[in-house]
Amino acid sequence: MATTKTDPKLALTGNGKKGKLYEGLTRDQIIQAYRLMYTSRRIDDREILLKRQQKIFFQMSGAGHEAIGVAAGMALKAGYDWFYPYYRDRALCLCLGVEPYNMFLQGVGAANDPSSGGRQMPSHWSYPDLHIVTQSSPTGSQILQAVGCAEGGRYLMRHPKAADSPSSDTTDYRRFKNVSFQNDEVTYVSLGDGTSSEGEFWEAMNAAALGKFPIIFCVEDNGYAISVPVEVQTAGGSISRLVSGFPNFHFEEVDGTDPVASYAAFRRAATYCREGHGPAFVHAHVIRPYSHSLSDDERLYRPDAERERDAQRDPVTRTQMFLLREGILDDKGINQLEKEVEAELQVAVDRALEALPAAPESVMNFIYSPDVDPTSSAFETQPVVNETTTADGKKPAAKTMADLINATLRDEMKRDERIVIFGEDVADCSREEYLKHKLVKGKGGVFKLTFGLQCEFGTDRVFNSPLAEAAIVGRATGLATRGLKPVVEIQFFDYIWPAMMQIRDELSVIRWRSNNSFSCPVVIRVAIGGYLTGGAIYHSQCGESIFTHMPGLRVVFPSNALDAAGLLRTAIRCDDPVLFLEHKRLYRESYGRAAYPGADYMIPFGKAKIVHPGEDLTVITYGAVVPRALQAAQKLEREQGVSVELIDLRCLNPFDWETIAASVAKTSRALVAYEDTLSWGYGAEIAARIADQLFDQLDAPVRRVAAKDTFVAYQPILEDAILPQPNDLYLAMKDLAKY
Ligand SMILES: Cc1ncc(C[n+]2csc(CCOP(=O)(O)OP(=O)(O)O)c2C)c(N)n1
Ligand SMILES: [Mg+2]
Repeated sequence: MATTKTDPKLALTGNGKKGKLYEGLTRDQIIQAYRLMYTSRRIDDREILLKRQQKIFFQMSGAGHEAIGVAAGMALKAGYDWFYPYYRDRALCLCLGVEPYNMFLQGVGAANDPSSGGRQMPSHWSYPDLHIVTQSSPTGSQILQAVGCAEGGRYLMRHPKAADSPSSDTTDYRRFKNVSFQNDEVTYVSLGDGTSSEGEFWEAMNAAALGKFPIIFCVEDNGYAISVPVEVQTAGGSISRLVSGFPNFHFEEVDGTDPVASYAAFRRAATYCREGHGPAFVHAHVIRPYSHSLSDDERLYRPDAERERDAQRDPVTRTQMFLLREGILDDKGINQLEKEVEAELQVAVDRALEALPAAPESVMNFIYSPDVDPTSSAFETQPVVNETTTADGKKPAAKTMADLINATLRDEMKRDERIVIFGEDVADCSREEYLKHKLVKGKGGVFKLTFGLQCEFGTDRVFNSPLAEAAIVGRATGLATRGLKPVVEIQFFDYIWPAMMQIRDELSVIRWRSNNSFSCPVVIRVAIGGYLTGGAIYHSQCGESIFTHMPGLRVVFPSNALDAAGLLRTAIRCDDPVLFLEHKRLYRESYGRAAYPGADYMIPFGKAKIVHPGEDLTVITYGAVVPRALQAAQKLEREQGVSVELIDLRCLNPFDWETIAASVAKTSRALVAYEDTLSWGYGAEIAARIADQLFDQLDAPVRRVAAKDTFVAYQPILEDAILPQPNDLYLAMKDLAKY
């Protein structure tokens, strides 16, 4: 697509006739645009004053970005289109309908701040009724989510029935999601010039181009990222030039200090998206008349002359001059308008300063869904095994963990049209014609866990993503924000790290930071773990404690087929984000196979299983260490008569403290065993809790068995030496029993 450049001189030229339109905007609309721009600037000035008076605690200005913001707001529709703005988008938010009072409430950290209830800094916008989605501080982490949001709207357009909710089911997240969509909706996402250096930006551009999603990327290029100028940030100094090769896009490059030209650019971009041609890219040249933030002094790296040059393009004064030149308002009219704004802001500030701060008792609210409790007994259902399935009268075949995960995904997809599955290689075959003509059988995941799902449910619902883990989780987060249920796969735990920003700073915290206004209950299935004989450093990692360390994220780690089925169903039906860890070594083990337990079998989160009851010693473990610990316990019992109580935690966050405490009260000895490296591992927390809360009941120190504090090596002899083996567990149990 061609780039359209608008000459600002042309856009801002008119003959002052009443009834004249400026790129479709009436004179009244231009007055309104000026009022919003002026309001935005004056809110910044007020906040700066309030910060200096220590009445608010942070300030981030939108100064210089007012014209492009108002233009975007006027070209798009609040509560209809979707918005992922960044911190400079104050004028956009005002234009969409955010009250100045609400902006000041965020500044003072008020309990009734509608965007976060005192949890987020000011200029971190979140207003669900206007479809302004909760924003965070990492530069660019909103972009992939915006792609997911646009993708979600498109999916709902093609699957309108998916928006329906079941009328009553306390174990179904859909009851608590208000899903809406418009066939020609557009998603807006903005970022600064510096942020276009983030990898996630490029992943998002690629995904949007591939899917032809209706999304407008707006780069607000003020020439600086804090103190780093654009020519150091962006090769060649122009982001427009760098992105110009992306197919399916409509491109605009515009003087973002000119509200009329910017409006025209946005109108063209929006029309392109609404008509379904694909995404659009608006590169807006703006200025930053104030320093980066109140903590920055730009005089340290920008000489006066450069700052004065910028000031010539100040969008507020430029628009004021335009109003005068066009005879739209005279001096008196402008004075009157500005006086009205000042009076309105004075009232808003006074009211906000009286607002009550958020209450300390509220800090634990909304980490998880207040509506669906996956630990409750509602999620405890019994397996329904059809004993008569085989013709020869034999018991139904025992299924592997891989079989039952596949079956659970299939059952849930049948039941819930909101489920979409994507990730690397998860589809049967991206080139559908090969499947149609039966030229190939299909892959369905490197471990075949999703085999057959694309064939059964279609490419809309099960598809391969580009090889980009942040994009997998970020897009899923955007989809889930729209009420859909992405069940995505990270091919190997070892490669989850590119998605870390999305998981830690977005997925796990969206509900909390928006004070329950938004949620994103994604399920991330991850193949984890070693004992593979040759898996080496990059196909053997554990590291679950890094994720259990994140409030807001449920972490599940089953050790057998039946638990995997029951827990995966709970993960899918619940209303929280879940990291579902599947041990590769257990996928097809003969240990822990089970008959298909039916399409409604669920296990509540946070309920451990006593794998082997005992009296003398408690062993707490999970995952692939369970069968190894069982082997060790049975040997110890046989050889030494020591009776071990073996607990499989199954779910790591939340975890079943009651079962641990009851067992240790009985045995007075505790050993925590896990596959990850020993130090700072998951078992460290369990051991600390036991030492702290069960001290009086212990007859021995709390011990741990885990991997050595190194990496998993390729050579099997080394792997054996590094990972905890049945014999290590046996010796530790024996030693502790004797203590
Ligand atoms: C991932 C990440 N890295 C660093 C920062 C610190 N930081 C905040 S804003 C900023 C510069 C952003 O520049 P740009 O994208 O051009 O936006 P502008 O502030 O100029 O509008 C930096 C480095 C951050 N918030 N997030
Ligand atoms: Mg910048």
